[in-house]
Order: sequence, then structure tokens, then C-alpha cells
Amino acid sequence: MSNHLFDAMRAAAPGDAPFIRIDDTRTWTYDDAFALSGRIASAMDALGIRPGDRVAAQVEKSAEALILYLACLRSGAVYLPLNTAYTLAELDYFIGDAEPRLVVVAPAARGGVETIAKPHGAIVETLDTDGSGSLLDLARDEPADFVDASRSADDLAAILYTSGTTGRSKGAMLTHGNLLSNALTLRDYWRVTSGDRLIHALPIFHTHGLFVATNVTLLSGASMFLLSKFDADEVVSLMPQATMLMGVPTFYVRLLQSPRLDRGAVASIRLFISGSAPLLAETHTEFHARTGHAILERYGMTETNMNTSNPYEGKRIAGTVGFPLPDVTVRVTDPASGLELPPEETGMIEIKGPNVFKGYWRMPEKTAAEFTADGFFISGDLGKIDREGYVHIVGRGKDLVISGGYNIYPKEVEGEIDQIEGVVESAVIGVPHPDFGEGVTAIVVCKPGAVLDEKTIVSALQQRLARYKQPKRIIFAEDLPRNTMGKVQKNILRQQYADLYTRAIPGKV
Ligand code: MCA
Ligand code: AMP
Repeated sequence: MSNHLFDAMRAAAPGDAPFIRIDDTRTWTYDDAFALSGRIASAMDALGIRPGDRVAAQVEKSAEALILYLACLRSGAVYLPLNTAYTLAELDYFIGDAEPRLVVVAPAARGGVETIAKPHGAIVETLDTDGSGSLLDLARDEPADFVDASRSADDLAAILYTSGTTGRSKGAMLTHGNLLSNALTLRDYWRVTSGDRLIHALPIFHTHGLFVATNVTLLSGASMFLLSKFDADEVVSLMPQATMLMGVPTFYVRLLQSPRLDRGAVASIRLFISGSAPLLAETHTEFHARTGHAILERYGMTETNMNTSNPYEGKRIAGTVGFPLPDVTVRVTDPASGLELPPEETGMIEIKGPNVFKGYWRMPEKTAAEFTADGFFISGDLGKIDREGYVHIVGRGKDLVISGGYNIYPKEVEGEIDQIEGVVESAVIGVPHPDFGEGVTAIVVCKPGAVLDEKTIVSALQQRLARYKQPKRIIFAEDLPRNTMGKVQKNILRQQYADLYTRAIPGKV
């Protein structure tokens, strides 16, 4: 029996060498982590979890939470990580759609989650950041030598939800083959070895922190400093012990605000990587001037894992996302005709390769609509490939805001605002924000006589939307600009409010 992804992790694991470093006194070796993953897999088996069953987790970051992911791979379950910021209303949709057999949550959330999970037939267990909770109580006396479920490259390893530009969130189905091929490619492209020590300050419910950071570490036998969240001061303090950092652009913007960031602080770091959102050229340049390091920017998506990367050796060019990764084909097409465009011309970025997902969970029509007849995934990103082969992302064909590396779909936020008593309509846009890259901003039109202010709107959204999706600013307007077809002209609004946050004192918005 073979388990496509976990077998490769097992083969790369250096036994009693460190895998997860929590602090000076607490380290999980590979052996420790694999033993606990075996116990959890055994406990899940006793609960009746079978290969192909979904296991959802909405838990804070911890070594045990990462080990739960490994346990799912070993038991053949499909791991479904959920942003800890999601409200119960948001969770209800994911649980109803994915129908997990097991949902793992923080102890304090159990009661609320049970009311939505039970009607869907899901079991709820708990896991706290210190490893306590019912899941590890069940695992404690189980055998560590679990017999891994047989999984082939084509079997599902995980479902990650991405919000839809129209309508409902879609579950992107990632296979064992998708994850293994991409992690091996990145490991080799970025020259990651067992000598590396990664600062892991990303959340573990998205591709970046879960697959890019964790799978690459595991497949190199490297180790990581697992931080519960990003804190610039803590990261600078750890740098002398580390060799790599992976982050979203906000990490680098915040690091540059630290007076402690200098060449001495980064002396042992070999590689700084950025992704998930555009890194401003000025951040790249400032970081280089301060530290001597050219940040390596790469480009990915939940549906495709990583597609392109600036080179390890060779020029890392600010404002580009580098070259297509080995085995990944990237092309730019004319959105109207679908024909491939020559270098330097801007069009739709399309992707093909072993990294590209299997489709959206239970949405065959949506899946078909996002692939071309010859099997390329239509990214929704607009870009060009220059004469030297570097890919540039120049815009988005999809209505999406990326704030601090999190994606926010305006349609979802507008839908919630429009339901508030006294609101006629709204338009949600992203405008430059000094910390988050883009700040979610709502322009709201009220009914005559309605008494609404920013506070009423934000408090009405509190139970409905995760905090990061809520507008940072709400602007009231008489009406929204429309074209002759009646479509709201968001480009005009983006221009009108372009300096809304940059005008303010950075960090005080
Ligand atoms: C927190 N808040 C946010 C965000 N994060 N608001 C907008 N955008 C955000 N990203 C809210 C908080 O709830 C808080 O609200 C207020 O903003 C300020 O919080 P702060 O303490 O400053 O935030 P933080 O906790 O320091 O978090 C900022 C962060 C974090 C470190 C940038 O958002 C983060 O770790 N982002 C990484 C996201 C990521 O991993 N994306 C990868 C997706 P209040 O004060 O009212 O409570 S994978 C992907 O995109 C693809 C596949 C790829 O290519 O990688
Ligand atoms: P997600 O839904 O989290 O998979 O977000 C994927 C989207 O993030 C892509 O389609 C891009 O729009 C954006 N993205 C990821 N990496 C970069 C990058 N380096 N530069 C610009 N945009 C990026």
C-alpha cells in the first residue's frame, strides 16, 4: 500500500532531527510529530473516519494543528482547513457544502459549532493551542504505528474554499499529486535543504502557510519556527537563528518599520520569499537597500498552488513574479478570442501543469467554465510575459480585493450590506492601503431619511462576515457611477478614493 504524499514526507524525514521549534525549550522532532499523527489517525479511525471523508478544522495555529493535517493525509481523509476568523454564519455554509464527518474546533467554540454540524451528521471534537481538548484525549492511548491508507496521486488530499466572484464559495479540490509535485518543485527551485530553518509566521489554513511553507519544509527535512501569528519584533529577534522567511507583502512592509532590521539582523538568512499579493516595487527596493536581500516574489493561487517564481540565482525583478516553474505552462491569451498573445502583450493568464487542481467540489459546471478546451485553467489575473520570460501581473479580470494576503470578494460584502435596513445599494472596492496593500472600502447609498453611520453598518456585519472582510472605511454617497449598460463603474470609485488611506497616518487607519 502506498500513500502518495505522506510516503514522500516519511522518506524525507530525518528521524530525531527537529521539525517544529516552538521556543527554546520545546521542539517537536520528526519522530515525535509522526508518532502523534499516527495516534490521531488511529483515533479518527476509531471514530469511523474513512478514506475520502472530509475532516474540517477551524483551530488556532499550533504544532498539534499541523499534525492533524498529517494525520488526515495518513488516514486518507480530505483535510478542510477553515479561517479562524470565519463567523458561525460563514461556517454553516462550508459544513453544509463539504459535509465533513468530523469538525475540529477550539473548546470554546464547540457548543456553537455543534448546533450547525450535528444536523449535517458531523462529529465535533476539540483542539486547543496547548494541545488539550477532546481530540488528543481520544488519541492519547491509541497506537502510533497507524497503517497509512492507500492513496494515489489522483486522490484528494484537501479542499480549500475560495470565494466566488459570483455567488457561493467554491471548494478547490487538491490531490496528493498536486501537492507533492508542487512542493518538490519549490524545494528544488528555492534550494531548500535539511539545514534550513524557516520562520513560519503565516496562518495554516491557506495554501501559503499550509502547503508552500509546511510541505516544502517536510519534503526537505528542514525545520521551522512556528509562530502563532506574525509579529515584526518577534520575527526580527528570531532571524539570527533562521535561514528563510516566507510572507505576504504586509510582513515586509511591517519589517521595514522596525529600526532593528539591518544587515546584521539578517546575516544568517539565505532567502526572503513573498507572495499571495503584489509586492510593491518600492518595498522590494527599500528592503534591498536596508538588508542587501532581493526578496524573491512568486505567484500562486489556491486552485493551482504555485505557478511562477523569480529565480534563486539570477535577477529577481521587482514588480514581476518571475518565470513559470518547471513543468508548469503559463500563457497569456486574448480574453475575447482566446488566442495566445505574443510577449509584452497583456491578456488573461492561463495555467496548465501537475499543480493545477482537480476541480471545484460538487460544481462540475463551474469547473468546466474555468478551463479552456485544451485544459488550461483561466486564472482571472491579467498579465504579460516579457521578452526575457518574466511574468508580470498587471491587473485582475476578477472583482477581488486582496488585503494583507486575504482575498475578499466584493460581491459577498455588498450582499451583506445591501440587506441592512435603510440601504439602497453599495459598491465595495479595494484602494491602496499602506499596511494591508489594499483596504476594503464600501460606498453606500441610503434610502431618503435613513439614519445610518459607519458604526451601525459595521456592527450589522459583525456576526455575518469575518473581521478582515469588513470595510475599513464606509463612505456614504447619493448614488453610484454607472455606465450606459447600468453597471457600476468601480474604476471611477477606485480613482476617486485612491488616497483615502495613504492620506492618513500609516498604521492609524
Ligand atoms: C487582520 N485584520 C485584517 C487582516 N488581518 N484586516 C484586513 N486584512 C487583513 N489581512 C484585522 C484584524 O482583525 C484587526 O481588526 C485589524 O485588522 C488589525 O489587526 P492586526 O493585529 O494589525 O492584524 P494581524 O493579526 O497582525 O494580521 C495581519 C496579517 C495577517 C499578519 C497581515 O492578516 C496575515 O497573516 N495575513 C496572511 C494571509 C495569508 O496567509 N494569505 C495567503 C493566502 P480589529 O482591530 O478590528 O480587531 S494563500 C494565497 O493567497 C495564494 C495561494 C498564494 O499565492 O499564496
Ligand atoms: P487565492 O484565492 O488565495 O488563491 O489568491 C490567488 C490570487 O492572489 C491570484 O489569483 C492573484 O490575484 C493573487 N496573487 C498571488 N500571488 C501574487 C503575487 N505575487 N502578485 C500579485 N498577485 C498575487
